[in-house]
Amino acid sequence: MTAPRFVPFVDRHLPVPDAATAVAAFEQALRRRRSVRQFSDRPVERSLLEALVRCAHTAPSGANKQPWRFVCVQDPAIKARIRTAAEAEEREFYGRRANDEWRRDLEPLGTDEHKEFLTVAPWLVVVFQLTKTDDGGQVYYLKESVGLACGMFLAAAQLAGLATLTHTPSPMAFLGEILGRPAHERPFLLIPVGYAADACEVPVAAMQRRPLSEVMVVV
Ligand code: IYR
Repeated sequence: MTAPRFVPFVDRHLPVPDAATAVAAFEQALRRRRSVRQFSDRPVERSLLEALVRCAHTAPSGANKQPWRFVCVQDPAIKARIRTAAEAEEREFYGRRANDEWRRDLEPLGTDEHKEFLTVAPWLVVVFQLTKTDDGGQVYYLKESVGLACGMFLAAAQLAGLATLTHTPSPMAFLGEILGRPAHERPFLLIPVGYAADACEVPVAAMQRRPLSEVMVVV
């Protein structure tokens, strides 16, 4: 056993003169985030993608295992393979797998099996959860950890003026195969990143948020 080492938490001295204003500005930015399905092919610099991944990589994780991998795809040939495979799964989903309630729930969003954004967006960020560390060690609270990292990624993209989509083709095993990922990496989320197309439209139904009184309970 090695004794835990500690250092002073210097950030506690950081003054936030107007916390409410700072948070309100952040909220306004987050409120403008939409799930975008029509992307422009306008390029996004690799360095900006790296900044987003660095933000995601600040997330807390079980025992600080950082059980995530962000595979950032820009190669058009790989994007095309991903699109072909995703559309095959989605055809199956919309044609057969989805039950009636699921279909009804998706209707207002206007989604279907066509996933043009997978070849148009300049980047497809495929997030993998590591079921083991790279040296075979255990990981903890895997979904929680990777979910938190993805949330931070989306928030960072929003602050950068970038459009994203949290896409979950299901099943997603094809992503590991196409990207040649090792067996201990399991696909978690596919996030197209870029700029919204000029003519991009977003569904009204996804704009509504339930009132705070329904989602926050103070006791
Ligand atoms: N994965 C499918 C279906 C889908 C499911 C949910 I839940 C959504 O919020 C949106 C879509 C697709 O991407 O079309």
